[in-house]
Amino acid sequence: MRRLRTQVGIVGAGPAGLVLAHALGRAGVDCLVLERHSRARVEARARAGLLEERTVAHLRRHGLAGRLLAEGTRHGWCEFLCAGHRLRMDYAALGGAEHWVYPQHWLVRDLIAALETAGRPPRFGVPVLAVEERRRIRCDGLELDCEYVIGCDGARGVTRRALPAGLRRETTRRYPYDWVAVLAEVARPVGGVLYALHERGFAGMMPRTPAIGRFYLQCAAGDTPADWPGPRVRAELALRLPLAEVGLGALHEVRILRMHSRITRPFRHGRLVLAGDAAHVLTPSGAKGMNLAIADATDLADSLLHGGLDGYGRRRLAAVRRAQDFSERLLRLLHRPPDEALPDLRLLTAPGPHATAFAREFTGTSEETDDAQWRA
Ligand code: RFL
Repeated sequence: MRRLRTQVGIVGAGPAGLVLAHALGRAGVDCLVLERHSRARVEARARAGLLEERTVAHLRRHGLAGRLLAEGTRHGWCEFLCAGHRLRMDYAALGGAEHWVYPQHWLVRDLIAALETAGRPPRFGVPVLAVEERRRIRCDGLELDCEYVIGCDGARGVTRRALPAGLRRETTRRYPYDWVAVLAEVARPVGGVLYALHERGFAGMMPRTPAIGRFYLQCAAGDTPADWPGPRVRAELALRLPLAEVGLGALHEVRILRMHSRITRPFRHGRLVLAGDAAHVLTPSGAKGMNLAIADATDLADSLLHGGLDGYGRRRLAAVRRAQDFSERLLRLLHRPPDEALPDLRLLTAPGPHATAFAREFTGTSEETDDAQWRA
């Protein structure tokens, strides 16, 4: 058994763990990232793609936004397709901000490269088996003693189980449907976020790269990929979305997202701290997961470097609850029968207090929930 020591042991090389490692390492803190998968696998995982302005500001502050600023695109509108109507909302103009579009796995690649350049690459292919006494990370053949253990190991990680059973509280919500998540080639880039309310179920179309789009289809809870062969996916997308606008090409990935959310508390117990999806899993409806993960990491880095960890859990839980509340209301709206939802969508997309509240929540420019909440 090899034994190593570090000041901060970080489990997981996703956006949360990588941003944290970079911010701490730059400030001279000794830290080590342990990741269970290979580098190739981590760098190929296409997931999120919408970054809020404040997330980009965090990345910029830590010198991590170079390629994103050069190659990312920006957009500031979304459209609701409902009962034969197209209701456009220019949320950037309505008091929000633009989103940056930059695929998560490109960002992960940039973050790993930055750590490598700094001489502190993550260790790949090292699954963490357990965290003991909140300060020892145990792997096969390796023990890492740490002053702090930071669990950034995502929705299926092990670190949250190191919270004492009597203390750990989990709030979970399972939705009565799932989503088919598709990555596919497009002949013309998806220009903005499109939400389609359809009698066959919700469908969504989101930008990723000029040549790739992200598509979502509501399906029955418990469906498996075998229920959604390529021809069925294509047929269903064509029924629910205006595909001619983008020219759908080859499907690259079809997977089922189990639609659920989970918040695990406390985010911190002594020197064990959780960040990102390890602490909170939201549905992708509001595009909040990666943004929250990066905000957790930067708050945590600032706390460890300057003020101490008091307040980290309180601040982040408040932010997570706001994001969850937004995602939840949006999800409810998107799964209503189109005829029933149309009046509320008209209200939401007409300039006024509802539209402004939505715009600010969607883009993270409102720290407090606005008084004039939009209805769903
Ligand atoms: P990650 O990215 O899941 O990284 C966790 C890392 O921990 C590793 N790991 C372990 N390593 C060592 N030992 C163990 N025992 C380990 N267990 C796990 C994992 O291999 C992994 O590398 O978590 P992080 O850093 O908290 O980042 C969270 C985001 O990845 C997540 O919130 C988003 O991807 C969610 N999400 C979206 N978020 C958005 O902000 N906007 C979006 O549009 C959006 N779309 C999505 C999404 C997530 C999706 N999936 C598949 C979950 C679309 C999809 C399809």
